[in-house]
Amino acid sequence: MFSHAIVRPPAPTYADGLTSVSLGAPDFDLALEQHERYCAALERCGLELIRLAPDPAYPDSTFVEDTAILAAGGAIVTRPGAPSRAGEVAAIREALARRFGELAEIAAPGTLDGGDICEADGHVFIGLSARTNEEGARQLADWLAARGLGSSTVDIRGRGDILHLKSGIAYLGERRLALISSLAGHEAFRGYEIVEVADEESYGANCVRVNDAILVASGHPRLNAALRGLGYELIELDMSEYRKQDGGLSCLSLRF
Ligand code: CIR
Repeated sequence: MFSHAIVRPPAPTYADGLTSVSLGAPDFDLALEQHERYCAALERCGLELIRLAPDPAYPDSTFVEDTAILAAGGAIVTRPGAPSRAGEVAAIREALARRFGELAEIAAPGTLDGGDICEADGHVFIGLSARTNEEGARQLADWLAARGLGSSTVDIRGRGDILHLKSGIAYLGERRLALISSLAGHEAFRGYEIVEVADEESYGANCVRVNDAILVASGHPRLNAALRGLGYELIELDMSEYRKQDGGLSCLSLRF
């Protein structure tokens, strides 16, 4: 069960952030509204929020998930793969140090984005991507192993369809994974029950189980019906202004 989440609203420079999609410029006011609704959904799931101040120096800093990994009661600060995002970790380091004490950190030449990390009840999938390199993955695997967590890598480099591993996968609990169709047959996920996400709904794969509910992006009727059919309570959120910047539901919070 999660009890807390760190969140950070977008800053007025939000539209200057990185993106690989051509969905138009995000509407800042709407992004703020969507963020508030996202925060309200986390609170509805019972989480206490730690709200960091927006930082206009870092347009992508609302995507806090990329800056740290919280697992097995500990925290490790990442070294984000995009140079423009490197400075985002300072505020996260400060916030986490207050709660977790001494923090581990991914060190150069390692790079790692939290969006590439998917924990599935004691096992952690680490995506090798344009942002997370082998050295970063190795450092994280060592840190996890020291805390009793196994891990394996999933190479998504050169695919072009997803930025991070978690753009295409979510752990739903009960040994169940939501997976985009191109990852559904991947051997790394053998042994799990797979909820396959249709190509036209692939953005929906980045959903987030938070205690008894799953946060899902609206506009994915087939996936969301399948999840309801499995008995999950869903909280649907409009993510339009985050999708424009390659962000999904998981990126907007660090849950612990
Ligand atoms: C970036 O390119 O870094 C941001 N515009 C989006 C980051 C999304 N984060 C995530 O999926 N964990």
